[in-house]
Amino acid sequence: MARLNAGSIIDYNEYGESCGMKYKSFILFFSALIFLLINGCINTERIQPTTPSDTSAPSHLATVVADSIFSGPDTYEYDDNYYNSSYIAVNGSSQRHAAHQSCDEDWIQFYASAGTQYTIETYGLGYNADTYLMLSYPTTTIIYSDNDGGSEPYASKIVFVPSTSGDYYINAVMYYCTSGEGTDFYVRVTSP
Ligand SMILES: [Ca+2]
Ligand SMILES: [Ca+2]
Repeated sequence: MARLNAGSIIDYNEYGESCGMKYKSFILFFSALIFLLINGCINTERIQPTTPSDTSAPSHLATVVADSIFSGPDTYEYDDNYYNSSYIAVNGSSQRHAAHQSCDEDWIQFYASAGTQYTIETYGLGYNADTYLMLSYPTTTIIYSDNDGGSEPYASKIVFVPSTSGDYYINAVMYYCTSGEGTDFYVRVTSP
């Protein structure tokens, strides 16, 4: 083995490769191996707690949620006055309500522009529903109401053209204050 002289950096063997480099390569190899093992473990720990890819309710549960309107407050409760009213888009989007208690009031608001015609109506009534619609402005002053003018028995419908732009309030109730199962109904607001 050659002596390490002043000025030389390292001692080469006959294959032209230094022992130092072998050790370095060895250390680098195991460092990389340890790194990969640790990284793999960390990744595994991160992957294990992930949530299921599909968190939406199974179809049969969705049906149960939709039908739960029969046995309790609908999803827009508690909307028993104008200042707790839910907002409805003027594009035919429906809201499904029900009377979970006697004389339940369901308040809904929408923005109306002066000179534009709007139609508010109930449809898809449950077997025990008889809706009565009231339209109020600016808050609780009733300007229109209807009992059975809708397109199906006991459904309600109001067609109006406001002279003033602003927020208008719908109050949907059961005509005879019935409540509970079968009092569900849909309401929508459209404008031509
Ligand atoms: Ca309700
Ligand atoms: Ca009615």
